[in-house]
Amino acid sequence: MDIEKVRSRFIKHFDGKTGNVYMSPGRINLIGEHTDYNGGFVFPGAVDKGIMAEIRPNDTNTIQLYSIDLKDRVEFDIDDPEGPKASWARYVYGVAKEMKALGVDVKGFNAAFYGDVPLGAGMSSSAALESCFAFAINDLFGDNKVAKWDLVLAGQATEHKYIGVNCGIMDQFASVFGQEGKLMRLDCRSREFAYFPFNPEGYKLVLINSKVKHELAGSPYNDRRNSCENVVKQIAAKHPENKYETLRDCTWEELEEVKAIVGEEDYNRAHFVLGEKDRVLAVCDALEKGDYETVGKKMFETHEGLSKEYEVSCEELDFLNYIARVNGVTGSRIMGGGFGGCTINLVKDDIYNKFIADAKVKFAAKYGHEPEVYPVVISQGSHKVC
Ligand code: GAF
Repeated sequence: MDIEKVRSRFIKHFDGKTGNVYMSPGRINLIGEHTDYNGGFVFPGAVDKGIMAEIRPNDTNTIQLYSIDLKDRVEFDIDDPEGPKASWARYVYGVAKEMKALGVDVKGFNAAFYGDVPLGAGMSSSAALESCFAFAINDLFGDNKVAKWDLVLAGQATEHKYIGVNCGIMDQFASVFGQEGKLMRLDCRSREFAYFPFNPEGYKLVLINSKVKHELAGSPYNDRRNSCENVVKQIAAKHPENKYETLRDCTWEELEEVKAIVGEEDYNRAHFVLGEKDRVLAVCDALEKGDYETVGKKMFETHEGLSKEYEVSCEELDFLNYIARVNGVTGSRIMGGGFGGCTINLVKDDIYNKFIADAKVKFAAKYGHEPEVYPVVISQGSHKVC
């Protein structure tokens, strides 16, 4: 990312002084989609694209923000009960509130920021924004005393309370805890995690962005979560002797028992989640053995499930998945919440160029625009740049 881009705008739009610069990344996820809020496992890593912000306390109670990408300026009082209207500024407002609730004496500041993580591409640009400000506020006003996990939870609470997306913890976790060259297997229930060095010899990991925009707040993301919770509720009602918190606690047999009660749609959604929960663990085993064929096979299975059972795909993403399949790509699937955005593809080096060229030509011929291609660089999580 470009420090000069942030610095020049910060100086121009505020009082000419410089501040501290922070960066938080977006994320990829190898496998484990919609499992985080179901108490399951995910397998993300941070990428080399994200949000960069320059910030300086201003000795008032006013937060003054300048979005370089939107060329928009917003300011609000830190104790304003309503907060700003502009949705991009509400992320910062929510994070400031949550950091205050964690005991940090947050004061006013000036901030300019920009992002190079594509918006609405399923690479978690919003978690990058939240993590960047949570990390910076902790550094500037909290002596870095707030634990990393609390920064993750502050970002998630911002989504829930100030944006209206009832997301899990995967995106903020990856943005805060990411390490260069390593994926992370996270147990979203216990919050235990392990770093996995990821450097598949002879393969490349690449994102292909359909440029179909998803908007989680306006999308049926929360509706998917409600379906999962409904299935858990029905299973719990049938088995009062057991404790069920999330779909993680439910078995295939128990799901079959409530099929008629919950209806086809909720059944299909829960069916996908139970399968996905197993796939993440299978992929971890396969990775430990260097068995990339199995990793890829599971990725294709996830795509099928996300498309047909969870119903979070779209025509364009199914087409990109099809192109990957016919080109002999090892694994390909929708990445992130769905409803648009990217596919993530595990591709053998020797077919990489042909696959990318074919995807561009065929996609453009069908949809009138070329998809964007981002080779994945697994990078460091949130940090202070200078
Ligand atoms: C979005 C959410 F923010 C995550 O918490 C996760 O549920 C993901 O969709 C799907 O795996 O990115």
